[in-house]
Amino acid sequence: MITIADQFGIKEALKQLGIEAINEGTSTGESNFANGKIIESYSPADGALIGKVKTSSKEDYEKAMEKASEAFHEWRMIPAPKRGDIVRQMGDELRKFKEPLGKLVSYEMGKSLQEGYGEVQEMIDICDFAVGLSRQLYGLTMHSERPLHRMYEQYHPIGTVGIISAFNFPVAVWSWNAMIAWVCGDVAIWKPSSKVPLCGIACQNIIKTVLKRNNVPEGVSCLVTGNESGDLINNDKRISLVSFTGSTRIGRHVSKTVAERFGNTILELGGNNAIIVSEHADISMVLVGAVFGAVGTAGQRCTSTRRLIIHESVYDKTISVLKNAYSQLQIGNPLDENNHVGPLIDKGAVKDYLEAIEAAKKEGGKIIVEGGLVEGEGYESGCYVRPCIIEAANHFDIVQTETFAPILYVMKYSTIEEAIAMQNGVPQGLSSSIFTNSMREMELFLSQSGSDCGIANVNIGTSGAEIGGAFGGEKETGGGRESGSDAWKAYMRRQTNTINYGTQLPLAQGIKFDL
Ligand code: UN1
Repeated sequence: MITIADQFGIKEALKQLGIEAINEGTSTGESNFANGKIIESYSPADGALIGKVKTSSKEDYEKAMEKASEAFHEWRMIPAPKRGDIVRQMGDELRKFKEPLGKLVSYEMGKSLQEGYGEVQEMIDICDFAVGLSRQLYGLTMHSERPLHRMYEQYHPIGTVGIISAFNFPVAVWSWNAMIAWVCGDVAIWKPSSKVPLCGIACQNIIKTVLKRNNVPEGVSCLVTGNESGDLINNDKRISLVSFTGSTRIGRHVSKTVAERFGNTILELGGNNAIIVSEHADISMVLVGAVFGAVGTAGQRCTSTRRLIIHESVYDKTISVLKNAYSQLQIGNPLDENNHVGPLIDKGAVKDYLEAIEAAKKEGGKIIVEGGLVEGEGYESGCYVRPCIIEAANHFDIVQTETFAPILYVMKYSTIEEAIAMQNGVPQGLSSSIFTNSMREMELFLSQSGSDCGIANVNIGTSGAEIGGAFGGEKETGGGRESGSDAWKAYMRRQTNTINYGTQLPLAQGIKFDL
């Protein structure tokens, strides 16, 4: 029988990525911070075992941290533009490995092949961004209130950055953090999700060769695997900043644990993203934005569209267009480019999806497009589900909760103010969007009394943010920002410097202290 792995060259991809000993338990080779128990990685596409991975024990973690701390002393002394040049080489290397890495992302995580390549493209893009940034780590200068004094601020590396990433973006989210951290002069220790450990090993293999070629200590990029490492990172005083992507529930724990030791966090937690469909919207545009937003990545993006808030005058029309589009969705093997919807990550996610549908029904939700598990040939992994649409009220408990699955809740509004209040009326605050051709509505949505989210789009869906902007959200989304704009400032410590080049010592605030 020809398996998906054979058909799409997964073995060759793994080989190219330096992952071969799949049955003995792959680790990161020389930067071997993994001698603990073995975990297995299965593909949600066909349920096949892809590889076994050695996890990091407490001792392995310690070794990694020692390497990281040592490396920091050397790395921070390299001029930022030189560090940028090394990150440029990482980008070149990622370009070379785009195909096998994109394939592995698709096969191990279950997102479509195009989205797998898209994810690697985001990594390449953040490298380019970081290279430019390496010459732009600007601080301000101020005018001192005292004569013959100069005042300015500068940014220094913050130290070791712990990156704990989620399964849904197995490689890109790490790179948003790591590439920026590196040009800032920090070192990074990464714990990828235990659901996609091979993606982590593949990235580490790629980065490691670049560090070696440049004679830079390998501890600049450390990889630790297995869930035990998560809390070791959170509790480790040597780690100045923890960047965590995942659920609000775990994020709350990370936040408390790191705050307790006065560490910094960047939290990128749950979203509950809505699109407002105005009576002034172009419905054909809504269709692409809403359907991709809701079913792309099988609804497993933090930015996935979970709610459609539709003006009553275009409600029936929008629903009928959506129903038609949903009836044409092809569900199946994510590596096959004819399919629109791949599997959920595992059977646990399927259970959450099925339970959410039941909960919505119990609260009075009306099924518009029926969901359910897809069974039969090609769906043996038990992870494929049908995207569904449920008419619901915004206040339902289940609507207020993020379910990482392709469930779209639809609801009606009559005034734009009401629509904005509904969009904001959830505990999360990541991404939001309005489809309208009315300048008034658009500006209102973007104003201080408009969307309360970290991302607010006009005539674009809620997902697919570009790396150039700061990414993150408010309220239970955690408040962190990563990736572009000035998000780099979180990866550095700010120092205010005042220099007296005169011969007197005047005190600030005009205080006299004569001796
Ligand atoms: C995430 O789901 O954690 O905006 C990140 C997007 C992607 C990133 C999503 N660029 O959909």
